Amino acid sequence: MYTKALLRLSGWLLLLSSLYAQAQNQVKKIGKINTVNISGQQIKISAENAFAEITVYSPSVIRVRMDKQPLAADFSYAVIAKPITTKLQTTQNNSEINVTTDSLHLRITKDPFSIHFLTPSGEVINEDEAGLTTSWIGDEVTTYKKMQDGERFIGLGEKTGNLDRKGEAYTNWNSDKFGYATNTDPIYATIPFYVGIHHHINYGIFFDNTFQSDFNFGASNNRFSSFGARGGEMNYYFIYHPQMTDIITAYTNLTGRMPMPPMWSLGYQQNRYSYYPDTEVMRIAQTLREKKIPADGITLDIHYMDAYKLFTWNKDRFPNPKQLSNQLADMGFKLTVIVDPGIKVEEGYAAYESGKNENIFIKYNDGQNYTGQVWPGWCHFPDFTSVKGRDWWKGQIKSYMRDGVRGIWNDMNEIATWGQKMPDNVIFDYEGHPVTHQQAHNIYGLEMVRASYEGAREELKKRPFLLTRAAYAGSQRYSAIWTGDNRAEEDHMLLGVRLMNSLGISGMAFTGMDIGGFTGNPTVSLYARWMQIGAFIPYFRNHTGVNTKSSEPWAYGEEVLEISRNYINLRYHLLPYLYSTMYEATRTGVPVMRTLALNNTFDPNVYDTRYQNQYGYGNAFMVAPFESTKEFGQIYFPEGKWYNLYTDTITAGKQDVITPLNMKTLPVFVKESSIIPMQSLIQNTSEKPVDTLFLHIYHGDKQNTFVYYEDDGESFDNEKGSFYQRVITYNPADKKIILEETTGSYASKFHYIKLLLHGFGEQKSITVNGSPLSLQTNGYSFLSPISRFDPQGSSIPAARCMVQQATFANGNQLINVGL
Ligand code: NBV
Repeated sequence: MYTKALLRLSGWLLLLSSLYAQAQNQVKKIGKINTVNISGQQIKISAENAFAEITVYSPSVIRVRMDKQPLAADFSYAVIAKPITTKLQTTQNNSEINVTTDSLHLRITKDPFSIHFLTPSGEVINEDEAGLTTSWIGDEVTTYKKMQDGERFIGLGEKTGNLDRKGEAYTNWNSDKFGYATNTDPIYATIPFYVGIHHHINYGIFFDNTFQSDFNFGASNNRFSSFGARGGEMNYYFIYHPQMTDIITAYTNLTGRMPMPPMWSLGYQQNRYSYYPDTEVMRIAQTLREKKIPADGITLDIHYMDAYKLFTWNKDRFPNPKQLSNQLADMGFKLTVIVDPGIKVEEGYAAYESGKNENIFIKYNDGQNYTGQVWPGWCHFPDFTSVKGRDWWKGQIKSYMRDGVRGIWNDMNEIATWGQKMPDNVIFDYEGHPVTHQQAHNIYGLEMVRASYEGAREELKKRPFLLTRAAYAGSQRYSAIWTGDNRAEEDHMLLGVRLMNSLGISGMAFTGMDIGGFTGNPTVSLYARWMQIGAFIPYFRNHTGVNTKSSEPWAYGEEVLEISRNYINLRYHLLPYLYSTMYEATRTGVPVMRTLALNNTFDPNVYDTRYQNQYGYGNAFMVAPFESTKEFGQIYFPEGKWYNLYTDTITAGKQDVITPLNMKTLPVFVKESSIIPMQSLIQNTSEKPVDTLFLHIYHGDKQNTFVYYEDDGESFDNEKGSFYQRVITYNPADKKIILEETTGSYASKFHYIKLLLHGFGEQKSITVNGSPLSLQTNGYSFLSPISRFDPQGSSIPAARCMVQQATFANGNQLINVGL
């Protein structure tokens, strides 16, 4: 009888498990809507197979949540914004719910439950694929959107491949990919935000789900684009604006923006894996100064540690870190150190002992600390998803600050455990609501840089510099990102540009790549080209791997030294422009590196693979990077008029031009009507430039405005109003330049502004702040890439409180505007 019962039980179990297996294998559709509950800006829905909540976040942002079970408490590591009160109209009948805001129209059909986003005039922006809508396979949830005719997709953060992602599929699972190929996916970061473009309409979708997620933009199908995840809710934010820049502003309103970085982090950074001992670090610093290569940062890679044990110094190599950082500081260098999350399991090692005692490591589900292998050997890993874990880490990070370190470089935070997959039954606190590795993996890097940033900031009381390899949406609030272990190959240099352009439209404005390539050795010409491009990216750091040849600017011969110096010099001249552009990113989220798709969204040429690497560096410059092996480059000039940076020759837009290339010059163009503030040459950012700001203005037909921004470059006083901001407008129709009154309480380091007018040869006069000036000759010729910039521009004395005009011997227009 006992055996019979057992047999019956095992029969039931078998049946149950086969039913479960079947359910796992079936596609469960969301079905039709049963009940609707509308309350203010929120609609709660119960459907045949799921529950949903739709929230109007703002006139142009709609949030959609769906789950098979009643929705859990709302929580996000990425989103920091709450819905704002929005004027709307909601109506409902038997078959539809309609919501209208000033910016868009949301139509929800009831059978099946399907979502349609329309413009106020009724054009489809984006809609669920009628037959597929949203469904589950086991715990995996996916939303399918109808593929619109000619639809393109850009963004999704740090993703390899082309600018236009149509026809491709991608996975988000932060992964350590040493020497990745130009089509490897995934790599280090997860930013599940993309922009769709069709019929002169563009929109953004941010899928806020931290599980492994998959995006399909018409890969192996011609019916839909989709996004889904291996677990958790369907939870996405739909954003509509006519201009892509506004979509990015809305996205970064949700996930946050970068704070103003320390000025020194925008200077040139010298790096390798690894500079040691301290005397070698000093030799590098001294050589940079001797060779008059401006630089602001030196970075220490893992060899500064004792046997790779975090929060230790190798006493033979670095007997006195504080003294070293002081010596470097005296020479105008700031020190950045690398940190990895793995804490070596070793009795007596202080960080291990204190981490163990404070119980801050991630654990298996039976409570035992998880142990994985990295540099130091077997390690435990702090739980950055708990307040306790972050507080412990902050305390440790502070010790670096006391040693004079100013930058924290967060590496291996995917988590990387020698390229192995970490077990899924490791548990993370997740702010007191424990979850498995499956849910926490993709945000580990984000929470690590949060803890590093907060620790460094608390101790320094000044802006620290943070760099991370792994990221999730929102990491921009704490850290810059670099694109990991690239290869010293031509196509990798160009891939790096695309990765950064894509990160830019995905909210990460402060980006870098290993200039010169991490694995392998670049050719002489590749090194030179990479250094030139480096001068036109936000984070300019030269880095190379452990067994490669030296990669300092002097390691590739005299000619390359000269080229590198010229472009680093140009970088320093342009710091006022870059700093103001960074400021713009802190206010609007609009990045420094701008794929041409950002401002020329509906021009099909910008997606052409021949031109897809071209990008804007801020609003004024267009950079056209090419492999260093090419003798000619085909450049596409979008709408407008473009000046050659070096010769001022003008090319009309909406055409492509085949241009001869040479090793000395990176093709860079300036958009008509641009306003570019520059300064005299300095060797590092703690040095004062001469007290004249050089304001280059390029003649054009379009009105343009530039917001010039300055602050002390290091403190948080800017948050309390200590900044200097001036709106500068060039109005060609009225032939006016207007330098508005400044705002903010900070006194500029410049006492004079000189206007340098380009291309004004035909124009007879201009009015500057109401004073008419007559102009006489041809435009000004900009920097020559192989000559040095003359900081004074001419011998004309800068006069206070007056406007002067002068003509250069070579015909340049130069006007001194006293302040
Ligand atoms: O710390 C050493 C390297 C570092 O130089 C590199 O930039 C990181 O991406 N790090 C990876 C560890 C592994 C190198 C094989």
